[in-house]
Amino acid sequence: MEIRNIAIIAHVDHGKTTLTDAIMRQSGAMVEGASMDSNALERERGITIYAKNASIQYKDSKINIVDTPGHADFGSEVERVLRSIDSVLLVVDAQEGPMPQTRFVLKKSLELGLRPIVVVNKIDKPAAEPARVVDEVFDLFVELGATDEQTDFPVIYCIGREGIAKHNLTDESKDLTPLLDLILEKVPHTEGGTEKAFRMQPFNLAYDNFLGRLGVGRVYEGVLKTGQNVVIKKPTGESRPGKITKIFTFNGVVRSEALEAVAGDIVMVAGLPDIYIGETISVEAGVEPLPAIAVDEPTITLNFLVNGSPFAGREGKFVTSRQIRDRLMHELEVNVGLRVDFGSNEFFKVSGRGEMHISILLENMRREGYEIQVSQPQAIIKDIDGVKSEPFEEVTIDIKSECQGPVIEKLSLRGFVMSNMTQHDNQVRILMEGPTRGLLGYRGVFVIDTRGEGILCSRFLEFRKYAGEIKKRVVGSMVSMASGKALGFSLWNLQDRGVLYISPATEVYEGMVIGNTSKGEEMIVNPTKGKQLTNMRASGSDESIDLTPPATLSIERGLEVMSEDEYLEITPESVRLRKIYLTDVDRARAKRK
Ligand SMILES: Nc1nc2c(ncn2[C@@H]2O[C@H](COP(=O)(O)OP(=O)(O)OP(=O)(O)O)[C@@H](O)[C@H]2O)c(=O)[nH]1
Ligand SMILES: [Mg+2]
Repeated sequence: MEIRNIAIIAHVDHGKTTLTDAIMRQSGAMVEGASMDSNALERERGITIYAKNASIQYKDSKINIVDTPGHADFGSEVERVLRSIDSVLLVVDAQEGPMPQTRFVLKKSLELGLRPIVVVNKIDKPAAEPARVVDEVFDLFVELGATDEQTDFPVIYCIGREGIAKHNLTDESKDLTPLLDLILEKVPHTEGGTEKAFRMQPFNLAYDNFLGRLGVGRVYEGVLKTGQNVVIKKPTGESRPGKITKIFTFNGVVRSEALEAVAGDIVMVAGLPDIYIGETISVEAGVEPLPAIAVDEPTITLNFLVNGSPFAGREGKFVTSRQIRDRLMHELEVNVGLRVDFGSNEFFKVSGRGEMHISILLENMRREGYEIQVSQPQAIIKDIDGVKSEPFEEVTIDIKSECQGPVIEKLSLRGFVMSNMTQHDNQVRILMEGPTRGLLGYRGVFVIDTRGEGILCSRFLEFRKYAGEIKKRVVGSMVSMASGKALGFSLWNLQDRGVLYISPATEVYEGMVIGNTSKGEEMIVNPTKGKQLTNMRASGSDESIDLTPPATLSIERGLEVMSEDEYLEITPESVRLRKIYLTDVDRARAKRK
């Protein structure tokens, strides 16, 4: 049977997973209602977090499909996948057109010599302009230096949500057959190679409770059998022996055990507890290792600590340093972009690819029953060839023209410089570049300044020379001076002074941050104070109080609004912000030091 390997790539939300689901459903590999976004967090957030493999049988072919995440924090994962496939479906929203992550994934595909198939998706949207989008995609190909062959890309129009694909907008179609036929026509099938010496290179890792670490990768050449002894080579040439205990291939959306892995297929192998991305698995010692696969460096870092709050241990099952350490060790088995420094006795220094990358780990941990507290995320600053350097990002902002003033002004203060600006009617698209440090904590400000209507995407560029001091307006915290239950009456008094994170009857402790202050300075308050009772009853006036609903903290929002002298406390039920030093006296003492 012929094998074809494709990845589905796009900007976030352009419809990769919906399209993959439709392909799987129509080929009978997936039941109605199921989705490739199978993880609970993915379903809840409606985004893909992990790249996933699946396959279908179509006519005489096996098509391996990798659905990739679109969020920029997971960009390096997409890059690794691209090394192992034969072509990509570049999905582009028929209204939004190419977006920053479209550019990133297309650039990587073109560099690898792939010939993308362009899928103009969501043509059912009322504001869709497929013709304009095709032109924009063409311009992007040219701008990114595509070869003539690559620029001569096939285009297909889709409504992924309805499972429809067509060659021309006017065609009648009721399923995805035109897309699948196009894949058979345009994607080269993997060429023989079974007679050569076996070589495979993992681009992803997986974990199984019984089998341990698994390597997911493409078999470049040869055949591998279960039970076979192998040689694992690092890209540097260093080698060590191993033994394959199990082989899985992808069959629909499930993995199925196989006796052998053949050239061209994407498989998963067990038995190599220390296998890592980019290593070459072979059966003969003399085989050349495949070129290295780069794993991107982390850009932000923060400390994970044992929960030290007065409410510690109330809600979580796993609270000790030992348990947190084991959990982080386990995470390192599969979370490729993550780094953990276990060197300190007081905290674990965790580094990742962005706030989203870290907050997903924290969200998973709390769901599993962990309690933890973390420090404020910081951009990683390091010395590169004697130059103090920090990560830089490019932001793409789509907003109404009238909002551009405050947005440009605040980002400029945070070290960002405009690189491009285009206007479409009442909408502007602004491109700016600046340090990651300046972007930390900015998203909430952006939402307010654009009244929730703006779109901001960022992507990592590179480490550049340290940008010097930047001016962020720090929000002040409203700190509780007492422990007990918050009362509606006192919250009602406080709500004019800023934004509250808690509602009446929430339990608070001394040093807990219960809201932020609009003036920007710190405020010590007592949310547990009740109304003075008197003998007199005012008629009507104090019967009911009008409370604004609180701005409850999520992990992501917490990480964003917290200050340097605070910890975010995360438990299975609550996300609380607190001062590192809980009492006024301790804070004053710490400040003097
Ligand atoms: N109108 C319309 N909406 C669609 C279509 N396909 C997908 N959507 C919607 O677009 C949104 C995003 O779809 P997803 O398939 O999750 O997008 P994705 O590219 O996988 O997103 P990430 O994996 O997070 O990058 C969902 O709300 C879908 O319902 C379509 O053909 N037409
Ligand atoms: Mg998706």
